[in-house]
Formats: sequence, structure tokens, C-alpha cells
Amino acid sequence: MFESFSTRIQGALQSLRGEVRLTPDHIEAALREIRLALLEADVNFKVVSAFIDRVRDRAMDQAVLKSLSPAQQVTKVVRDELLALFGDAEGGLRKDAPTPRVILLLGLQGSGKTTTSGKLGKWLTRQGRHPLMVSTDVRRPAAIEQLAVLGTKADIRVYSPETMDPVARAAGALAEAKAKGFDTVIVDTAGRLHIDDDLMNELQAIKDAVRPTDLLYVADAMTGNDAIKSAGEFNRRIGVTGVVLTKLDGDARGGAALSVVSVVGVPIAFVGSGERLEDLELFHPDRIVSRLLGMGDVLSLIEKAEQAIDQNDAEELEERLRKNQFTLDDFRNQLKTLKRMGPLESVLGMIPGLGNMKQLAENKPDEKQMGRIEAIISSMTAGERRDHTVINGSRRKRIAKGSGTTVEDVNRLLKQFTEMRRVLQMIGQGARPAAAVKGMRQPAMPQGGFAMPGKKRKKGGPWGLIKTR
Ligand SMILES: Nc1nc2c(ncn2[C@@H]2O[C@H](COP(=O)(O)OP(=O)(O)O)[C@@H](O)[C@H]2O)c(=O)[nH]1
Ligand SMILES: [Mg+2]
Repeated sequence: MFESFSTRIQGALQSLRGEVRLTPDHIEAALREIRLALLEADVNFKVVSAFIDRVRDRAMDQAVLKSLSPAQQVTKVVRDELLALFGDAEGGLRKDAPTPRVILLLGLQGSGKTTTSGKLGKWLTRQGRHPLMVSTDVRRPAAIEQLAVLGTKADIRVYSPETMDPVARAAGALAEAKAKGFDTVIVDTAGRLHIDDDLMNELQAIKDAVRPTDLLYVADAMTGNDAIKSAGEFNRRIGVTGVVLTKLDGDARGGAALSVVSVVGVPIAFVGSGERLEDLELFHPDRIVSRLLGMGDVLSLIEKAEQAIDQNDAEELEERLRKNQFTLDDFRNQLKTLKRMGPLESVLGMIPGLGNMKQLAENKPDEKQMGRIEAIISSMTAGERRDHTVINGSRRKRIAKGSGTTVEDVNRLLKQFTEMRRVLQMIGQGARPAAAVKGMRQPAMPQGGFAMPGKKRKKGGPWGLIKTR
């Protein structure tokens, strides 16, 4: 699911990343794409408008536009606002409930109530609970049989009285649970193709008889906005505490997930992603959003980076980049920040326009290589670190000796550094990053290490340029 939406929204955000300085025009262009992506994914148009307005408000903020990594900041705004669409809900069942807890599953016919009953039973069993299931779908004998089969498969007791009165069946199951020590009762109900009063009255009577803690509305994600409309109606007439979104494995456009909370006002509790009993997951808004943005790890890295880099440091660094005063000291400081941020991130990715974070994550220098780079820079004098051009042959020898490396290693590091500086200078002077790195063999640093233009890349990966022993 969500695939085309993901691709589009990622494309929009990606386009921002190519810009050194974001202008309101860039943001408007990206917002247009995101709006289309949302509408195409079948997200309710009111939700889309409100969403776009909120993102615009926050993204146009001067602090964002002027930050060291505007595109990433905008990505973060989009992420935050997508998360907000899902509310604060953690997913799952309500926190407190009497024992036995009663869970009522509601929804239109074919939405997946019976299947979800079985899945939920299985899920509860994994939580160490002892559920009892009952079907109240008396109009279709096959429905009662369907639940019985699921119960056998999942090894969950199904209460099957003689009576064909839905309310009596539900009430009987609750009494049975109390008597036999089941701690949860799952009540599967009948559905209709459309909402009708008969059904609503029946559900209300069941609700009154067994007083469920959780009233889960089961919505077929494939039916998109229709499912949401009737969710609203069920909520108004019976009361719904959570939504189970089923069939997310299909080619549902997924927009339903994004609008259900805003439109119906109840959180998503679970998502179903297949026909098997195992295919039920607790709903995690952050995971869905990460999947949408296609950058699960990367986004949390942005936060880590924000914590690791002092905003003032960042501004100072940016200023020096502009004036082409980026020194080996800065280079080393970046490495230290890199270390502080943990394994996946590189602060180089936060330098405007160079941030292909995915590549960085995949091509980070390992601990040994970083240690070596640090050792070399530490063996330089303060003067050498400020102005690398004074580092002549004899100084290189001394540095190599002091850092336990070879002159070759020192040469490589200096080459990488000067190349990086050259690119940064061009960017600082307003060149588009793509153009600035064009001369380089590899599309972006440090994907290609700081490889020299026109030269063959050395073996051992991008950071393997600094040999480890
Ligand atoms: N692919 C897929 N199919 C599902 C899912 N949940 C339910 N189904 C299928 O949807 C159909 C209707 O499900 P059912 O539980 O009988 O719906 P009910 O009428 O609401 O009880 C069945 O064929 C199920 O196998 C799901 O998450 N993914
Ligand atoms: Mg059913």
C-alpha cells in the first residue's frame, strides 16, 4: 500500500534537498506535489487542506528556511504533521478494563470483522491472555461456522450456544467467561452492506448487555473514504473506541489511514495486513509515517543530529563555509560530532545540499577509519590545522610518524580535505551542489569518499581511502 504516495511525497522532499537555500517558491512547489499525493491516495480533501496549511505555516518559518539543513527541517515538519494526523494514540486496546474485558467488533459486511476476531484472539494469546470468542452474526450460519473454524485454527475457545438471539449469545459468552476464568471476550457481530436501523438497534442492545470496553470499528482500507464515512456513522450511533484498518496488504491507496483519525475522531488501534491469523499488528503511527516517507531510520537521525550539533556551532560552521574558511579543525570537529551522533549519521550530510543521508548511512566510515583520520589531524600543529597549505613533505613525514600512519595516508587525507573544501567553496559561492560535485567521479560526497576529480576511486569503499590496519 501507500507506494505511489510514498514515491511522490519522497520525490517532493527530495527535490528540496537539491537546493542550497530554500525559498518560499521551492516550498510551494513541494507542497503542491504533496497535496496531489495525498488527494491521489484518497485522503479526505478537508484533511488535506488543513494538513497543507499547517505544513506551510511551519515550513515557511524563517528559522527553517535559514537553517543549516532546510530540506531536512521541512521533511521533519511533514513528518510531524503526518504524525499529528494520527493523534496521540499508541494503538492497541484501552488501558483499563474490568475482567473479563469485552471487545466488540463492528463494521460493514466483508470488512474483516470475523477474520479480525480470530487474529485478535491470537494476538491476545500472545500477550498471555485467555480470550473467549463468540459470534452474534446469526443471519448467516456460515459466519458462525467461520469463527468456529478460526477458533480451532488459533486454538481459541469459541462459545457456541444453541440460541440464535444475538444479545443472548453475547451475554452468555460473558457469563461463560466469568464462570470459566477467561479474561477477555471477543464479540464478532453481523455486518450489512449499508448501515441500517435494524443493525444499529441490534448492536446497541448487545452493547448494553455486555458493556464492552473496546468497540473496534473494522474498516476495509480498500474502500477508502466510504469506510471512513460509515465509521463516523457507527461512532455517532454506537460509539467507537478504536479503528482496525484491514487489508493494508492489498493495493489500497492507504489514504483512509491518514484521514480516519481526523474525520472520525477515534484512534487506529490495529492494522490487518493479510488473511493469516498472524497478520495483525498494533498500530504504530511513527512506523506508518516512516514508511510513507521512506526514511525510517533517517528521520530519527535528524533528531539525533539536532541534539548533537549545537545550533550556534552550526551557524558558525556555516559562516566559515561561506567564507571558505573551513579548516582541518572543522573537519575534525565534524568527525567528533559524527561520533557523538552514533553509528549512522554524518554531519557532512547536513551541509546544505550534500545531504543524501541514505547514502551516508550506508557509507559511513567505520570506527577504525575515523580513529585514523582523527589521529592524523591530531598530530598536526594548530597552525597546520588552520592552514593546510603549509603542510609540506617533511611535515607530512612528521605527522605520519606522530599518528602511527604512513605518509601515503596523510597525503590521501589532505587530498580528500582539499577536494571537499573546493566543493564547499563552490557551494558557498552559490553553485548548485550537483554542479559543484559534477567534476567528481562519484555523484556525491562522501559516497565517493573525497575522491579527486577524474581519478579512479580506490578500492575499499569510500572511506577506505584511509587505510586501516
Ligand atoms: N488480504 C486481506 N484480506 C483480509 C484481511 N482481513 C480480512 N480479509 C479477507 O476479507 C474477507 C472478508 O473477511 P471477514 O472477516 O469474513 O469479514 P466480515 O464480513 O467483516 O466478518 C475474507 O475473505 C478475509 O479473508 C486482511 O487484512 N488482508
Ligand atoms: Mg463476519
